[in-house]
Amino acid sequence: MHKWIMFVVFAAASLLGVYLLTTQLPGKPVDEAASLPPGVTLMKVEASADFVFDQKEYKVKKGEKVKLKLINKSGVHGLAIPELGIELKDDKLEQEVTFDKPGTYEMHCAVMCGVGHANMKSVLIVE
Ligand SMILES: [Cu+2]
Repeated sequence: MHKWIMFVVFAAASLLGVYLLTTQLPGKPVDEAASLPPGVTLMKVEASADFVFDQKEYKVKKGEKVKLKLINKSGVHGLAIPELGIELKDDKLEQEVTFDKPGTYEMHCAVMCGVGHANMKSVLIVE
């Protein structure tokens, strides 16, 4: 007799289910580079427990605005580029920098992280 009511209730429940499924799904991972202000490039430096940065050389272009970011994949490290007065460590692991002088700059770990600390070096090349 009240079949149509059952149908309406069922349809409403289904719609609600679909609605919840589509809205409650976890969001996509945020693309960090996309959240940067225009004109700023992201330069990620990853430090790991083997006392190395993920690259031997990092390259940036002269005049480029760069968000320098240190990621400690394991261990606690820092990043220093003494000639440019840059030091990232502790709570401060990122900084926006504009490199105006071409050259090759030594970068090294800024936190005494263990036996390999002294060899934890890479270079930054400003082209
Ligand atoms: Cu270190």
